[in-house]
Amino acid sequence: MRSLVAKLASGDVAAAARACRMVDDRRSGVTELLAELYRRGSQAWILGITGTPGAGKSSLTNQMICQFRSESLRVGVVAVDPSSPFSGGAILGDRIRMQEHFEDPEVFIRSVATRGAQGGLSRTALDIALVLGVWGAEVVVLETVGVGQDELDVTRTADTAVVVVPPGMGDEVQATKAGLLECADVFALNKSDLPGAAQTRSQIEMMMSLGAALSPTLAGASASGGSPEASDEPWEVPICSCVATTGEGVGDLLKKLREHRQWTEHSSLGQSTATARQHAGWRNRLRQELMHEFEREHSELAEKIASRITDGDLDPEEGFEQIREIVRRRSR
Ligand SMILES: Nc1nc2c(ncn2[C@@H]2O[C@H](COP(=O)(O)OP(=O)(O)OP(=O)(O)O)[C@@H](O)[C@H]2O)c(=O)[nH]1
Ligand SMILES: [Mg+2]
Repeated sequence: MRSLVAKLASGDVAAAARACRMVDDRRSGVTELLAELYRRGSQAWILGITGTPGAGKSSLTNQMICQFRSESLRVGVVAVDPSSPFSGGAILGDRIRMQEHFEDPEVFIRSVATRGAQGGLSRTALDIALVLGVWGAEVVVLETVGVGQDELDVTRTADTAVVVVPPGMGDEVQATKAGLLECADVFALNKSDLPGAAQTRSQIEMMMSLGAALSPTLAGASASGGSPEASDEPWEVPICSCVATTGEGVGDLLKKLREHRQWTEHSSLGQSTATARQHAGWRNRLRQELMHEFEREHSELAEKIASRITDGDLDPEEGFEQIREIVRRRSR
């Protein structure tokens, strides 16, 4: 194990691939591996990129990689999305577009299947981000499609999250996407070359001001965004227009993302926000872990109880109590 981690930390790509496979499959030894990785620690900036299907997440990820590589930064990408061009050729054309990065030894791209992630999606994604951090990635991009609780949970644990919104989200922006909007540290109003961008900007601004009234984490949207100098000001979520296919506006977007990082690292409000996020992330992973254990240990019994409930033999409360009793007995 030590030798694997030592190799990984020296930047060995094969070791990174092996460690990722161990994490993916939850193979024996994974707990020791992770303990060793945590001991070493990762300095990587975890950048979450999320948004509705087809919003331009992969194109934007591609632009980000180009930008980071032009600064000679080592980059990890975790693509949590079965249709992502990064994750195994679902879209062959896009995969060919990404080829330059696949061949770059300073870029490590790993996909996580939405289904069948052994330890839970967010857990696997974050553990792989840790592997890539120890491998030496200075930035790890987590690309997820912003539908489904699991995917949102992944994004919530990123250090900085950008939500990609295309024009014409219209009424869709409403309640169903509220979870997605809440994740945003920065909005990327992508496909700004298409009509309707200005209208979508106003819709996001409106959603943000409504959200701010309901939740202190939504501090409001502005075109200018937060300033790193105003150290104890709340973060104002900026909306950055961009065109991911050409790269237009991506530089400004990245500047805002970096300002957010500065804010979380250097202002006390930013630090406490980041800490709260880490706590929530760990608790979420704990919940997932317990759920998986429950599924492993008790799923047959739960199924039987569910049948008895639908047959009218048992009421749901009694069903819960039976399971609770078993869990209580086990933990004694
Ligand atoms: N006009 C225009 N098209 C764009 C822009 N960004 C992406 N696209 C196109 O939108 C389509 C989807 O882009 P992707 O980057 O694959 O989007 P995605 O969000 O990763 O998609 P999924 O992973 O399938 O959810 C592709 O045909 C892109 O070429 C943009 O800024 N302007
Ligand atoms: Mg994609």
